[in-house]
Amino acid sequence: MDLRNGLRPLGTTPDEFQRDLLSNLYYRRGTTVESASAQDAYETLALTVRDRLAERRARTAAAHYESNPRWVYYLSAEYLLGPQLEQNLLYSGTTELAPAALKTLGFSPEEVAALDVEPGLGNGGLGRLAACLLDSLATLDIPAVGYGIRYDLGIFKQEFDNGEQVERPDDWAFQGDPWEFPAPDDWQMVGFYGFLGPEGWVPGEVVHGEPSHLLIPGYGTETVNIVRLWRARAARASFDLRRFSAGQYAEAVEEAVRAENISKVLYPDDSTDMGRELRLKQQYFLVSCSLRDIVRRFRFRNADWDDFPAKTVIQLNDTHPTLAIPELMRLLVDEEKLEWEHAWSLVRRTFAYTCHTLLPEALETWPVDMLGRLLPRHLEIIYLINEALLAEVRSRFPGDLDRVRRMSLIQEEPQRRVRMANLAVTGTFAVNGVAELHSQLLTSTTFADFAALWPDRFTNVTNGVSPRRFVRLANPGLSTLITSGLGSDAWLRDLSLLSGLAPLADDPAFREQWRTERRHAKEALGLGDPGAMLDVMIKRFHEYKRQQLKLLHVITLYHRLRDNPERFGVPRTVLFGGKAAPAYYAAKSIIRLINAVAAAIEADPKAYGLLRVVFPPNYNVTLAEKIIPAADLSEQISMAGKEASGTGNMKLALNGALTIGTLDGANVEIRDRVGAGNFFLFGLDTPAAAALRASDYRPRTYYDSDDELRAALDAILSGAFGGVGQEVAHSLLDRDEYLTLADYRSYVDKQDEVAAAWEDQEHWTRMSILNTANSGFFSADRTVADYLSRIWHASPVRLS
Ligand code: F58
Repeated sequence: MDLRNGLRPLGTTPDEFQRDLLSNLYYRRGTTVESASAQDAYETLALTVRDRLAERRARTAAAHYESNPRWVYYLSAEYLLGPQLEQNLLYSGTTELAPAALKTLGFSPEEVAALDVEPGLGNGGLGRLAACLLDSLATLDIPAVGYGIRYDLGIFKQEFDNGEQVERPDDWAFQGDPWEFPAPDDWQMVGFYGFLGPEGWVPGEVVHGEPSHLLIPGYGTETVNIVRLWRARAARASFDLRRFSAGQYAEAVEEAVRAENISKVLYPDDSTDMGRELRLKQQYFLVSCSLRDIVRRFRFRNADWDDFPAKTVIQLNDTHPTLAIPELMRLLVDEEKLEWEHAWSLVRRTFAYTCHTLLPEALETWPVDMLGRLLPRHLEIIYLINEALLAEVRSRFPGDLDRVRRMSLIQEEPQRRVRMANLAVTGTFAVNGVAELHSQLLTSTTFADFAALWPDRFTNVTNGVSPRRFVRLANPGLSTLITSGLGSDAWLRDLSLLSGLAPLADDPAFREQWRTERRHAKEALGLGDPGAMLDVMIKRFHEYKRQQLKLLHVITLYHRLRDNPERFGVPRTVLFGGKAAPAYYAAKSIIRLINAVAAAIEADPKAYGLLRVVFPPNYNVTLAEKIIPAADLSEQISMAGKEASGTGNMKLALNGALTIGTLDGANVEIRDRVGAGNFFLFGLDTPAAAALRASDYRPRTYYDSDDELRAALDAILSGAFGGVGQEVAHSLLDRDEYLTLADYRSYVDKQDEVAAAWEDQEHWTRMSILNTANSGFFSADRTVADYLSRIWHASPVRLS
């Protein structure tokens, strides 16, 4: 079938590309070469590239329709997609064509790339994982759609004011987004509030969900999938002309504003009831629009509900989309008139759930009152699911009332709340953790009761990252070297091929080239002396991740150099990057203290050339892509048993950074693969940390018995860093929830080994190459392959 209906095909030569660019500038952007601005050039280039992907998208959609396959639907509150231009140039094979074409408009590629704003639709690891999985799904030709929310404002922009984090709105789409395709015809209606009448639920408020999508191309294949993002809009008649005419301008648009607030901002402040309710509304908005869209798509080619699970798998990215379970029950029972048991059997065979945490406080619960007011029918359905669950528990474990209480979907004390994770486990056929250790801990702790009831439901899928974005695009120099070392660039689609680099670790000439490329990456980052070790800790701020431990090490290094500058040893630049949740005061105190310590060291001439601390604000994907290639040392120092997986650890190891880390999350698997001799392990392991926590842990005993630790904490307490951060020191001395002081000595001693290893650059380079060579497992392509064989059981559909 000629999907272009006689339109000319888009060309692949430089001339054709340039002609299309000029045509887009003139006809779609409505301007001319003579008056084009940099923004015109950027948007026009984006359109020219997007057109090439759109062509592939049309063919993908037709092939998918034709084969009526099993679809993978990924539901996620966030997608941290990163900048789009360079990736889309690479994936559309136009990277080489763009510079010359832009030149005719009078702009350099760098100028234009700088205008490519990353969509701030995500927050941290969970959102970035979602983006990497979509990339790999397309690369593996799996029919898949990601569903999310098109927030107007993404995660905040971080600035520092006097060292303190301030949050500015991230209006990433203020100028519009040239990558976005609106699809207003596919709008959905979503109800909230109201009451349960004799005919069922009568919502009290109705909001429109309007979708748009972004193209998700596969690498080295023709497939282009989409991520479909919903935006909330008021119903058309919501504008109150009567009030407007009476001068009541705010009131006239009140309803519209209320509706649009649903997709206004990612993770609205949840310190008030209103904020919490808005988050719950967002969750239901995403779920309701997406499920109706999924059903609409199912119906294109299918008529029988019994085929639904065979054609559909819906992956819940953490608990945020868990309302999809009662929502599908509602659609099937109330709207499609299926029997409850029949509907439940379909639901239970359709959904799967990924858990991303080990922190008990991160397991979402919603007040029964709030949920019942916002979604009365869903609460009723949750109660019915709960009745069946508890009946099963009672019959399997007679008399075990405590177990019934623990497993109930409803927490009773101190307030009645719905436990979303329990609901997610109950309504799905597969539950996975995101690293081996994490999945083990889920079945032995968080979900132990459920694992006893349904052992086969639990599995592991270790996370992975996109080698295209985080090696090829982020680190072009090293990528070229890898390709020449391996004799082909096939590693970009099969990352296990990196193992072919291992023998080259023994080749002095290759090691020299490796060092040269890594040095170039450091120079490109531009943080001064590229000879200094670049020691990086880039991740969200959380006490369990222990940025405070790294900071105590920095203060210790500073004290050593002040006391004895000649014996200091290896020059280091310590780089921190990351945001703290706006209401997380302890994490914000740590940020402020880091900036204060950085300033004190910067102001001390003794430290010059030996120790620097830098903290570029607003760590995001764009910045990560610059920092990761330049990093020598990767800090993965969470308290064991707390980090579900980590993915920054994988990105850094793949780019040849060595890790200093605890046996936590995926560090365990990284160490197994790169070899214990190429990984700096320290600290308590999970059982030892848990035992110490359960005992009468007294952080002060470590303070009392370790001179360097005491000096570091005393410096903070005495106000040596501008009087800032005393509360950080107090919290460590009084509580130290994450065993920072207990791990301090082991960490600092291991850092001394790191410094000694750095002195032997040949050996360090060898270890660096072996880290890259042995990290091929951590490709998101492998992760998706594991999801496919363990959970999704979907097959590729290739374009002919
Ligand atoms: C992260 N979770 C895990 N949550 O912490 C990390 O270990 C893992 O590698 C990653 O998921 C991918 O599996 C995470 O990013 C969030 O951002 C939550 C979002 C909702 C609010 C609370 C944090």
